[in-house]
Amino acid sequence: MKLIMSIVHKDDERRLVEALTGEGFGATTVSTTGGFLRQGNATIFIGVQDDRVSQALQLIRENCQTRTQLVNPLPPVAEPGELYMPQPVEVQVGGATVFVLDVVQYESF
Ligand code: 2BA
Repeated sequence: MKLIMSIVHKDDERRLVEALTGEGFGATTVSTTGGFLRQGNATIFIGVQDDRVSQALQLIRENCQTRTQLVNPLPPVAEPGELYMPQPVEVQVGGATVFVLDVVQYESF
């Protein structure tokens, strides 16, 4: 058994969970925050038998878009009176960041 941990954009969360549950996958979502952008995203945990991992990954691929977002870099340390004009930079986010972990034991009481 594997645990798929998938970090996705908030706007893709609902569609992905519906697609997963529609195909009989169990899924749990947690609201999370990206360390770089400090913006809300969603982490979806999917416990899955080994022979269904590729199907779950395909659903993630199909339901998560790549987006570009503008970020203001942190200002450099400035001397008093110095003016800092931030230049936003574009970063590409997603479709999804996915970790597939081995499950040592699974119980459901
Ligand atoms: P964030 O940490 O908010 O990162 C958002 C996007 O910013 C990243 O998209 C990447 O394109 C860019 N980025 C991140 N760190 C950067 C840096 N030091 N310099 C320049 N650009 C940087 P994704 O790679 O698609 O990641 C989307 C979200 O997935 C991340 O949001 C984070 O929540 C999670 N994530 C990505 N890699 C991870 C990892 N190795 N471990 C844990 N979570 C991760």
